[in-house]
Amino acid sequence: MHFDIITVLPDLLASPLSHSIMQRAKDKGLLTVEVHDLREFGLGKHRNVDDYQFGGGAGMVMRCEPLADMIDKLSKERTYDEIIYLTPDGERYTQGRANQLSLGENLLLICGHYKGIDQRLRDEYVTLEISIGDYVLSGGELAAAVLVDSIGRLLPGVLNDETSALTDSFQDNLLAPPVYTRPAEWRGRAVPPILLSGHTAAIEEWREEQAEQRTRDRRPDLFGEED
Ligand code: 6GU
Repeated sequence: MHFDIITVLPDLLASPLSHSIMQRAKDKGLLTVEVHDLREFGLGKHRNVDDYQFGGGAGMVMRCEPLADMIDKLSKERTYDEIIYLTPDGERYTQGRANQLSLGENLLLICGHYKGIDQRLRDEYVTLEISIGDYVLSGGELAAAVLVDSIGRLLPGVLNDETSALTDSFQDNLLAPPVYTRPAEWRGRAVPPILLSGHTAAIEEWREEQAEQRTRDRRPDLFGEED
């Protein structure tokens, strides 16, 4: 799978995408990520990418030409499954969306800044608008890193058995059950005896119950939801 990411802050994306799992995916050739500096197509001596908004109001807007030039260039090299704009007014991101996007070949991610990008770019190019939650980030870069990580780890061969994506919280709209490791007792706190019983079927049943209980207590909204 290949990601192209357009940003005015390429440095912000280097480090989050170089940690162990993402790096392993890249080393195995399962995942490629190219970060493109929008300023390459900035206008004039100062390589301008934004301007004041029509109608007045605080905050700059990313203008059409630099982004359009970059998207046009990249679109000649690849056919995108989706052109995604990261924005707080987009569709809320879910595991179901991550699963669906992980089936694609090429994704283009556009990181907004300031007040965002000119609406005409969204109308012209963008096929999917995503928000990663109900809070505001200063730009789309961290959200783009969230997408690359959450999609990248679903690609076949990226995770080993221990970190299998199938048992994650949210994979079946359930939170994960509690987990324990040695020692069996610590500061007077014992590990639930069932986990030491060696009774695989009973352990599996216990985990399911715990996952359901946790979901009911913490995220009742997840119950009965479909992907
Ligand atoms: Cl995708 N972008 C920004 N700037 N803020 C956000 C977001 C995205 N998702 C949640 N907050």
